[in-house]
Amino acid sequence: MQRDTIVFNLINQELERQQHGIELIASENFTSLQVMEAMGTSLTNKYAEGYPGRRYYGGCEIIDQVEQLAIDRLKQIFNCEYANVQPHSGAQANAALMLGVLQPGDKILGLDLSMGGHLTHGSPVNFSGKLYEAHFYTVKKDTGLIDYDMLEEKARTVKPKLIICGASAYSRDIDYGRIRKVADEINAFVMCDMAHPAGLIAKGLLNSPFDDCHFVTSTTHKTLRGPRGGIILMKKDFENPFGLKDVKSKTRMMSNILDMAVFPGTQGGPLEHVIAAKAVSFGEILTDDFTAYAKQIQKNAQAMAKAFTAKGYNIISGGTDNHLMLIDLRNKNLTGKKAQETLDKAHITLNKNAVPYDDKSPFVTSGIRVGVPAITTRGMKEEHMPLVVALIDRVLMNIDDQKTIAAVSHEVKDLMKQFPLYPQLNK
Ligand code: DSN
Repeated sequence: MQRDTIVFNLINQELERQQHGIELIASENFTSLQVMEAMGTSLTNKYAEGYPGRRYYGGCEIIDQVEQLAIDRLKQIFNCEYANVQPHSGAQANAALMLGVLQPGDKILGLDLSMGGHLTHGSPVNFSGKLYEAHFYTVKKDTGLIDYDMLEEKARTVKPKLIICGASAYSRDIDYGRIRKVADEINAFVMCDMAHPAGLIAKGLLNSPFDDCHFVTSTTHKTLRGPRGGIILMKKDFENPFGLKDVKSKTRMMSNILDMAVFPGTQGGPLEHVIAAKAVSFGEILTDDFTAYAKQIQKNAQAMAKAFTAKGYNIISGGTDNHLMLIDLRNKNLTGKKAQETLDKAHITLNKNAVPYDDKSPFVTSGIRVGVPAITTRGMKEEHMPLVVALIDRVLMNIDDQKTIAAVSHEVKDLMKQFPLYPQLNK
């Protein structure tokens, strides 16, 4: 077969884009080469519907070992009784979790998307807002912190069956204990979607959701630095206290309900090449090197927040506990859209983001979200953060000056040569 040069040329261009730029999208990261290598293997050819030891296809004896290894390593990382490594993404993990735990029409309570929440936490344009009756809590206008009083009040009046915590654009730690307390009052389940800070939680650098939340979901490609994918975890398995009319008694344990909600509930054949890559990345997370990496993320985020603040940028909540920050650009007379598009031209990649109580549409926004996991993987340390902020500031303060943007883009490329990414892959 002829090599598809069209596609491989594009893949090479994307590699170069990643190598040249300063990557600040808070949800992105760079996997190790061995994680990528595992994905491009013969495992992509195998159907393995079911779970290790109970598959619907023959020839799964090797695949079973791969998937079991991923499960065991993941359980070890988070000290959990249950792990499902099959969800294709974080959204799929959340869809399966809700299918397992809820009935259509049940009430859910999550952080409003416009306040830093996530589409799958009840947005009306998502399955979670279409299938379930979604209610929301917000952050406080003056502090940018989760309004726990409001969360409690809503929980008591709405009586949701599931309270969702976790966020996509929230820079502070979460009080899971407080959420569990009100959930217990109203007999609700609590799930945490820890997709963003999971790598920091894995190393004990942030509060752990595992004691207080019945269920924890995550992606694997953000701070966990694995392949794109999702996972579902439970610290302790338990019998579904609400009972389910349509399942046999032996499936009343939550572990069985969740397994069935992933397959056959929401997915078909698992992506075993990705599960192999998950296993490799979970092995990496168990090392001391990853502990050092997670600590460096936190140091870099704090150094970056300090540098932005020193230049007069308004960080929502005044700083960060985790790997990201949300910046309100209104005092700089800029929109998120204009900032993102102009920074792109200088090879600095981040995303526009609504800020709490934003007066602009989600396509324009008043803010940007900035995260450090990817540049930390490239080897940047606290001392490099003021330099990154200075480059961003030069672009934003000269937003229509093409000369400055071109000059910064050259400086960005030169800077990133000092932090090589996948040099082995260059042809
Ligand atoms: N798209 C992810 C993020 O950027 O946070 C969430 O799914």
